[in-house]
Amino acid sequence: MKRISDQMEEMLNKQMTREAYQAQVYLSYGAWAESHSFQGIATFLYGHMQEEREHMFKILKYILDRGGEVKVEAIKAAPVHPKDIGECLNNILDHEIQNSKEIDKIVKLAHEESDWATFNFGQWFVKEQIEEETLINGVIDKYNLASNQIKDNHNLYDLDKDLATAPQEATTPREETI
Ligand code: OFO
Repeated sequence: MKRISDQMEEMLNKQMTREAYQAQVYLSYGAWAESHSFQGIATFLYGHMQEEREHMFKILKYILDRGGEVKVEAIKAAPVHPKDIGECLNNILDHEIQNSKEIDKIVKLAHEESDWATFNFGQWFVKEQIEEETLINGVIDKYNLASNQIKDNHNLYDLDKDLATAPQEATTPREETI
């Protein structure tokens, strides 16, 4: 039996495609970074591409679990290549913020419909988006430090090495301990 509304089903399907698009953004930017010999940054971006694909699949499974119909639709093309690492990272943050807003709309609809199952499901994504925005903000801070301090590319080289092994998750405030 279908346990989500038609409107929710449509929103979840659109979000599933949006997560696939997010993966394409990371894939495209990863390829761009690799083509500019930023192998560490590319590894970080490819790693995150995988995370976005997992998000897509998580939504697919949820739609099915709630008796809905999955509609796999066309993914729009990834954006044009950035001009440098700074633009790459800032664009990624913009994409993440936009995605957070879309998740908020799902949670808002779930609340309006008293669909507590989807409300609960949506909370996982709310937390995930906080983590992702924190993660990318942190990388941007490192980039700004690296690019402000030295005029040559030495610090960017260190940043690139650093990101090769950087975690794909950030700690959210509620998980912080002192
Ligand atoms: Fe799917 O987490 Fe980023 O967008």
